[in-house]
Order: sequence, then C-alpha cells, then structure tokens
Amino acid sequence: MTRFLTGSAAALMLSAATIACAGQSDDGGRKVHAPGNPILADGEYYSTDPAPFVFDGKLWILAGRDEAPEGVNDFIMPEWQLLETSDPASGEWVHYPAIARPHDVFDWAEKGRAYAGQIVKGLDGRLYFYAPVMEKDSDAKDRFAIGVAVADSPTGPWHDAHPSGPIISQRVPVANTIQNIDPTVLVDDDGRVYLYWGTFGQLRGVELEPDMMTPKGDIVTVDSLTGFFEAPWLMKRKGTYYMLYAGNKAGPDSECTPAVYHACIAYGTAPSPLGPWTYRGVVLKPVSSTTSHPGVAEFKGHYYFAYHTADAKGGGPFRRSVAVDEMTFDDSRTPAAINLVTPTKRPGPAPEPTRNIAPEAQAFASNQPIPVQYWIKALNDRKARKAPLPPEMWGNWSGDNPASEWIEYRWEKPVTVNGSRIWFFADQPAGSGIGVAPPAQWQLFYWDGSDWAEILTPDAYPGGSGTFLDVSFPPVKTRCLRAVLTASGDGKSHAGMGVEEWEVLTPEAKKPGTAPVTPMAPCE
Ligand code: FUB
Repeated sequence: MTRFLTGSAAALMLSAATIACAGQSDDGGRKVHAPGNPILADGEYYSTDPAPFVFDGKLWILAGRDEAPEGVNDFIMPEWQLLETSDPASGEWVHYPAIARPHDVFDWAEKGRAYAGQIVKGLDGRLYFYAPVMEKDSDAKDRFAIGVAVADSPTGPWHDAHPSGPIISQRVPVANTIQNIDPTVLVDDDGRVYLYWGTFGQLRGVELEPDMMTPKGDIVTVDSLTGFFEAPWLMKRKGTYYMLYAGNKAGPDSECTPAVYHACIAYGTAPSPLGPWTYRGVVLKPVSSTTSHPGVAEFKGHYYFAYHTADAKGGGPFRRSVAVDEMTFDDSRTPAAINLVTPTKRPGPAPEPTRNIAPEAQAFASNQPIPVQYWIKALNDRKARKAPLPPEMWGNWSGDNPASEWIEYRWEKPVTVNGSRIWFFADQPAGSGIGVAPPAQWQLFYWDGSDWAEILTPDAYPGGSGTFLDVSFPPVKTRCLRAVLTASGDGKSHAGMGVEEWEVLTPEAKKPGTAPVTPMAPCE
C-alpha cells in the first residue's frame, strides 16, 4: 500500500513505523496505524485468509488468526477477526480480534480450525458468514464442513443460520470424498446466489436458494482452471465472472511457481456463474508464505486485492499476515484481463551491513530440472529455519540419488570472498544411504578464469546439519563459486542432500544488494 502515499506522507509514516499506534475505537476495536503491508505487522496478532467486503460505507476484511508457536508447522487457528477502514490508502484501520470462534457459533463444530471464510450481504440485507469448521460428531474421513452463520453487523453476534449442521460436508448435500473448505459466495445482480469451494485441486460449485444456504440443482466440478489448488474467490465485473485461486502448477516452465507447496494466485473467467471456466493467467506471484489466498472487493471506485504473506515480525507459513494492494484491469482485452498485482510493503528499518553477498548472486545446481518439491532460490533467501517445509530448501532427493551434486552462485561481476557458511537439511543421520542426510563431505571451488580451482581452508570443512557450518580461507576473486557435495551412503545407495541456506562472505561488511533478474552466464 505504500504506493498510495505521497512522498512526505511516506516519510512521516516511516518515522512512525516503529511506533505501534494502537488505541480504542468507539465500538471496541483497536485502532491500528499501518504504514503499508502487512496491516498487522508486529507479530502480536497474525491474520490470514483475507475475505474483503463492503458494509456501511467501510471496507472490511474478514481474516483467520494463525497462532502456531514458532517452529510448529500446523494451522493453529482458533478464531476469526476483522479489519475495517474508510480509506485503505490512509493506513488507518480498526482491528476487531476474536469476532467468532467455531464452537461458539456452531453447536456441531469443534474448537479450532477457523479456516478461510467469507461474509456476504444476503438478499434479505443481513450478513451471511460461510465458515469452514470441523464437525465434532461425524464419521466422515475428513470432518471439514461449511457452516453458515448470520448477523446484522460484521462484528456479530453471529448465530448459526442452519443449526441442523453444515450445508456442505462429506455427507451433505451429496456424499463426496474431498476436503470441504475455502467457500466463496457471489450474490449475482439478478438475485441468484452461487457458492464455490474446495482445496487439494478439487473445485466444486453450486447455486444456492435465496435463503443463502440451501443448495439448488447439481453440483459442478471445475477442472479447466489450470493448476487450481485451493482458495477460490468468485467475483463479477462488467458482466464477466472471475475466479481467482491459489494455483501451484509446478515445474521449470510454470508461469505460476517452479515449486509445489508454493502458490501463485491465478485466475480464470466464465460467461456465466457456473462456467464454463477458462484459465487466463497469474494475478500474484508466490509470496513469502507457502500458502497464498486471494480476496477482492470494489470500494470507492477501486478494486482492492487482499492476500497474506509471512512478512510480519516472526512470520512464517503458519504465522501469516494480511496485506492489501490495488488491483487493476486491462479493459482493452475481451474479457478484461486482471493486471499482475505488485505487492507492496511497509517501510522497514535500513538493512544492516553484511558480509553475505550470496543474495546478489543467482543460484544454479547440477540437478536441473530441480525436483518440484525443492526451490533453488531458497539457497540465498537469507532464511534458515529450524523446521523448514520442503520448498524452503534446495535438494536432490529423487529415490535414486547420485554420489555427488553441486550448487553454484554466479555474480554479475567478479567478487572477492574469504568465507562461507552452509546449512544442510537432514531427516536421516550422518552416514545414511537413504532419505536426506548430511553430505559425507563438501568442498568449495572457484572459477579462476580458466578452470575450477579448489578452495583450501586452514581447517577441515566441518560436517553436520541443522546449523550453519563455517569456513574461512584466504581471499579469492571470482564470478562463480561452487559447493561440491559428496553424498553419504554405502557405495550402493546414496542419501539425498538438502541445503537450506548458503552464505558467501566478503572481507568487509557492506549494504546488502539484490540478485540481477536476467540469467547469469556460466563461467567457462
Ligand atoms: O488457513 C488455512 C488454509 O490455508 C486455507 O483454508 C487455505 O486457503 C490456505 O490459505
């Protein structure tokens, strides 16, 4: 959102950025000043799965709340919360924590798992909240189900509008085997109501009766939206229906993401609410959290695109935070195309000088194409995690692993370096011939202008995993640096190898830079 600010306003806000400006609003919310994304950034409240809507002349965002302790890889989500503003560009928001909890609203639901919901204004003028929750007494293999609550104000009180149970589950309205979450609802201009939902590549849609909760007609299965993974968002503009969604068509040439477990936001269009749907392209590139989740609302002549990232203090894949940026359309195309959204961030403190110049290089590896569960850019993303998810590292496990592999950095111009730190991932002990184990050995080589030359260190290259392993050496000047990794094993079978982070150090610390975008030529 910083791109909405004038220079002087941005400067003023920058000086205030480190001060948490929270007071009390008239109706009990907490006033929050957000000089950019994410809106809640101090790590006190994480916010996730945004679903924006307009009510009473204000822009509201329904959000879940991530509460996973650090290092826990699970969606610990006890409740829903709201953000409200009269002007997103002002950075002035009101935050309403804990507006609803699954077991408080739905007698048939258990505590926790307050996943991605949506609030829409019904045909009777009341607000309807479509909430994925877990059924507590169900023999379904997957107990996720979609309930509907009703209220007259976004902050509630919310009551179960369908007390007999969920409107969608593995048992109702027809037996199914999918995970029934991520509902999105559109009330069309003609008063008809449509619900879509789904995850893990399964997208379903159905019309609802004017009561906003009774399914009407057949359920449609959508399989024409390329790479659909989850998080559908249904909207309509100028007669065209748009479906935004989290997609993960992984592979080296994917315009979405090269790694599974990362998602872009993609979209398709349809001439009518239940399809047929045509894939149209990418709206948002992968963000810093492994999941991505879209929501859009038109407010005062602008379209606002809400999503979540891991950019708040202490953030991560299970500690996500809501961000908002403007979304625009290219009306010269038919149907109008959604322009790629440029994510913006709040101003941060000036980066500390560093000796690590790996982030200024492009990373390559000998195992091209990299298996889609890994991500080469994780090598120099400045993040080493105690409990990484698969895409948060480079790796080579394939079931038939080679005896050695290399990873390489290429810089635009020669650099002088005299140290390096590497963090290996392992799920097997040293010496293993299966799984992912610390390499039996690793060694650095630099391109000396005509060949790869070994880097000799005064001490042996240290072994291990789950922590940085440091080496220092007399300075060398080079454009390309390689780490050659020898796999552990018994000579017949080799373990795979994984690297979470690989730093390369210059003699003196300096202001951090970024990697060039155009592909770096090899050293030869
Ligand atoms: O927040 C839990 C799940 O993560 C949502 O249901 C998905 O859309 C993803 O954002």
